[in-house]
Amino acid sequence: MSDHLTGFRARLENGQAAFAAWCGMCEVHGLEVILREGYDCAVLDWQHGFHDFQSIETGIIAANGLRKPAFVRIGVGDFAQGARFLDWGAAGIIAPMINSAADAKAFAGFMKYPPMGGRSWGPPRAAAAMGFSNAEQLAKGNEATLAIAMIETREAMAELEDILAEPGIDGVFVGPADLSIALTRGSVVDPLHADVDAALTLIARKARAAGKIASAFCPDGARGAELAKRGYQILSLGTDGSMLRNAARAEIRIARGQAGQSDSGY
Ligand code: 3PY
Ligand code: MG
Repeated sequence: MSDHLTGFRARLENGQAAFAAWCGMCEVHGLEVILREGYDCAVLDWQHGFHDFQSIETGIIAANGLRKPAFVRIGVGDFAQGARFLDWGAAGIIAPMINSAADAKAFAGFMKYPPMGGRSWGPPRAAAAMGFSNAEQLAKGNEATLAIAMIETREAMAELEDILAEPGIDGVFVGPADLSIALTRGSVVDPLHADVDAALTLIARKARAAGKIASAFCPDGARGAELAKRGYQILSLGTDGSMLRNAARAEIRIARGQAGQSDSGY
């Protein structure tokens, strides 16, 4: 397996967190800038980001070129598309709204070669990205690529143990915004809500008991550190959009403040 993927997996196996450059913008240069700041992997957000197929492909190539694994968060139920992204060299797929053991089995079926699943064979880019021959791709491809199920509903919480028990599921990824909406029955969206926090503790415990990876979306570095200490392993630290907004806001405030100017108002 390619050195960067081996290193990434060793990090997870040692129980360390991997901090992800979460990329919703379709401009690959932004992803490169963030990854070069020492992030451990990339997540390209197909579900809610602004990507097209070209930017997903370019993002995977750019991340692998920088020796960082690339994950793609697919749309709800886009399992066939996820399998294509694996063929393009993604190190794993994050699937939203996996709400039942049946959803988990269907997702894993697209991610894993037989006999574990029914992934169709189309490996030229994937094998090269993994550093595998075709024979190694078949023998080791399932282990080398992660199928990660998003937990973000009451239904998913109720079936969590069965979702985690699906052999083709390597881990779970908590979507705290959707989970807050679900747990408060649609009354608030608050990723830091106390009920979400309690669910995060439970999910980490159950994932650990099942020998699977617990991971989560985090809005910033402080939350990333906090969840890393609680056993979470693949963690966003905001998004490319939020980081750009925060940096842009800080600089304009400095400039206006030091120049003694008010906002232009147009
Ligand atoms: C959520 O918080 O619901 C997410 O899906 C994070 O992107
Ligand atoms: Mg979500």
